[in-house]
Amino acid sequence: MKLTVVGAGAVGRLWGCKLSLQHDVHFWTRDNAPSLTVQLNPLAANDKSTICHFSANQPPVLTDADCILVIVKAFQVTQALKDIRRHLRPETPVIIMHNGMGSQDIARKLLPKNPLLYATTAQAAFRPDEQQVSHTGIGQTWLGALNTTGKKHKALADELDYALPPCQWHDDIAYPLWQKLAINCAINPLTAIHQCRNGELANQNYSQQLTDICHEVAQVMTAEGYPINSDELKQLADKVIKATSQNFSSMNQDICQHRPTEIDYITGYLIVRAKAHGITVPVNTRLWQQIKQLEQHNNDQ
Ligand code: KPL
Repeated sequence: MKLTVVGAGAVGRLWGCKLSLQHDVHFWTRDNAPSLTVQLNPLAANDKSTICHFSANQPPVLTDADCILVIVKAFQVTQALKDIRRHLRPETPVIIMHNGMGSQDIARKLLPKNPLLYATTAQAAFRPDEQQVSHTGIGQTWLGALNTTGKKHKALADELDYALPPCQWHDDIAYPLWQKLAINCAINPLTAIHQCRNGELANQNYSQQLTDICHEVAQVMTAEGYPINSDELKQLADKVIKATSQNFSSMNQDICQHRPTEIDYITGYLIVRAKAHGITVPVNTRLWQQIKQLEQHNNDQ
């Protein structure tokens, strides 16, 4: 298959390298460079690193692609889709993968004809420098359709599964998206505010706050049609905290490196949906405000 990966962040590079073992992968990046070289450091420390060379930013290659994977931050989706849409054939499936929720409406509006799919992944990657990407954790990926034509591309889940397992198809992608959003609401703001690794949240000091966050998120998820109780959600968050204990969350890294965060698509999205259902979420609202203040502070410097 001919694939174009839009976005050259850590997760995009990881998928690009893994998919390139079976497919022709081309990158579409913001710097407009004609090529991209990535050194992939595998998960197992004694496995060898591999160097992957990609062509990049060639409009005819984008047009010719059998599938597009848009792997950018949530707030970059609009610009990324605006940049690529004039080069796309209307039948080319487009997979969008980012943390959080809330880009679906704009994706439908900007690409009204293309088969649209969303993916959510718990695969973890980190970029120690400009050229390298380190695979730092294995996790489940879910793929599902956003529109009717997207449903015809179920087989893409097998391709993703082959490249970077485990990946499965989900008939209602909003469910795994909500589950991931719930985990991100619990872990990301706290690790960014307290500048700590995910594992630090297993400390008793954070237990009550995590319980309160999960209680609010469970109410909103239930109102959205995905019933879950607070204890189940807290257990899920605790499991991810343990499994990713050595990682710095993406929001922690964004705040540390003075980059904008995905807070509006994670906690912000929760707050918007809570309001629509008349549910108050004071603990999450306070966390949203704190992250906004940190972003502002970083901007002012
Ligand atoms: O998705 C993540 C993130 O950092 O954004 C978690 C699951 C919290 C892992 O770090």
